[in-house]
Amino acid sequence: MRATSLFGLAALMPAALFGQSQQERPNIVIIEADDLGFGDLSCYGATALKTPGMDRLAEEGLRFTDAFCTAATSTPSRYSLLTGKYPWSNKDAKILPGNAALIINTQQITLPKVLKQAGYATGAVGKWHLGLGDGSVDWNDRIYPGAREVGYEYSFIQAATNDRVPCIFIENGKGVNLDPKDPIYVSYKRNFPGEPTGKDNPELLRMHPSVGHGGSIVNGVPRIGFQTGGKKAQWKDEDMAELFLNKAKDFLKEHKDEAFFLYYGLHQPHVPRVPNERFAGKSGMGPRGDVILEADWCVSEFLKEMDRLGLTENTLVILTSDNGPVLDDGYKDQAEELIGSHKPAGPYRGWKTTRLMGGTCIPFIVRWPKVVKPGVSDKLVCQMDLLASLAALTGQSYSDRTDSQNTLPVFLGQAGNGRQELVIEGMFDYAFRQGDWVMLPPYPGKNKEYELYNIKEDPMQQNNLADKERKRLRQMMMRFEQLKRETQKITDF
Ligand SMILES: [Ca+2]
Repeated sequence: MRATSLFGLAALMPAALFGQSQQERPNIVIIEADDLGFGDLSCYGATALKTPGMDRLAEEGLRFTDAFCTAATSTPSRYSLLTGKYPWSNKDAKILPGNAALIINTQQITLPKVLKQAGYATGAVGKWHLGLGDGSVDWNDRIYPGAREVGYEYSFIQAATNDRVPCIFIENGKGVNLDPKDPIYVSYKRNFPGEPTGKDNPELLRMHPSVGHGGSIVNGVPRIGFQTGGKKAQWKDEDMAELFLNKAKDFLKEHKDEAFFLYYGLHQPHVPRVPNERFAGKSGMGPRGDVILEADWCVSEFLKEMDRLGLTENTLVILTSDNGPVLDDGYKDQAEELIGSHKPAGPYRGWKTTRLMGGTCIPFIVRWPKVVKPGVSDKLVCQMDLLASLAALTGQSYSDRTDSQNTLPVFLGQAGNGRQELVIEGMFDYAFRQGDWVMLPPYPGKNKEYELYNIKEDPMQQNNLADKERKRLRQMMMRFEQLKRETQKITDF
């Protein structure tokens, strides 16, 4: 009798079976900013911007100085974080329009599915940009497959980015505040009759495009793509930060008495940069700096809510960004003119979209007061490895083949050396990192020959050592080709 009940108990608590005891199993929160650079946080060396909210995590946690996403743009980067796979294994893992189909196979293992399997309540708030539906979504009806089908039991998201239609929020697969008498329609091919656009109606704009963004005008800001109807549901950019924050806080409140996993996707500092009036003009660096201060405030308020709910001690919080920074990203918002001495990519060369270090070396902080000692780690880590690592932490296994490595001891600051190698995806090219070395294979119109940099000695990637290090180069070329086969590369660049 006793044996039977023990067996039943173990079946209900797989974490107890596989190592970590129930008490050691933390709640998990990933706060992922959008286009926030390695050098944008004061805890990473910024002096022109002060980010006390994010700095608090660094003071109380482990700050990584050699952490990477897999790609220099949102969609492929987020794809890896969620699925533990290199984005080059999915030809659709490229910057998506707002009406793109979900690019994650709903049968595939994902980070939220792993944690759901471990008994966690799972939720996603904020930026999404992984596609929704099957490619022909009626935005007025239930939108699926989406967040729920990849493992988030609760979701309050934007379909893509703040500069792409549809400019509405979607909660649990339903458009928020949609009036059935005023249905919303979305197109990325043509405008709807009678609707003004950024291209044709500049007199209606309060923020002007520098490139692209000639589509529908929502809240005085021109977007990519066209929408009509759904007026009551249209978002107000100024209120977005607080709305996402409140939804994230509500999730904490609702699930404080059980194990939970929350993905909190900050929409800043992606364009259009429209801060709440409390932050407008506060950075002295224009809207880009202002929305970073706003994002930092969101982090600060979120952490205070965790304090208030008694969740701080046993919650593993990860703060990171989906790719490197960018200044002019399609709107005239003075990001370049007002940057001054601030270096958004820190010591690195390259930006969002590039395969250089600045495109994918991102801020990454782990705080779990109960287990992780505060400090700094220079180990090479990657967001893609969170899937296998958090599966290990929660005693889960899965049968899908992924590229995710279990580097849990490194994430927790305990032991190990982190990753030995990593493929880095630019917008249409790749780089290959091995130890302190980065190889840039040739691409038409970019570089004719292989380039090789020692990024420890040469973070700006200016001193090409390909000729001097021929043996190393050959070995890396061969390993890179091998990795393409091993990890099922199917992209055609
Ligand atoms: Ca991004």
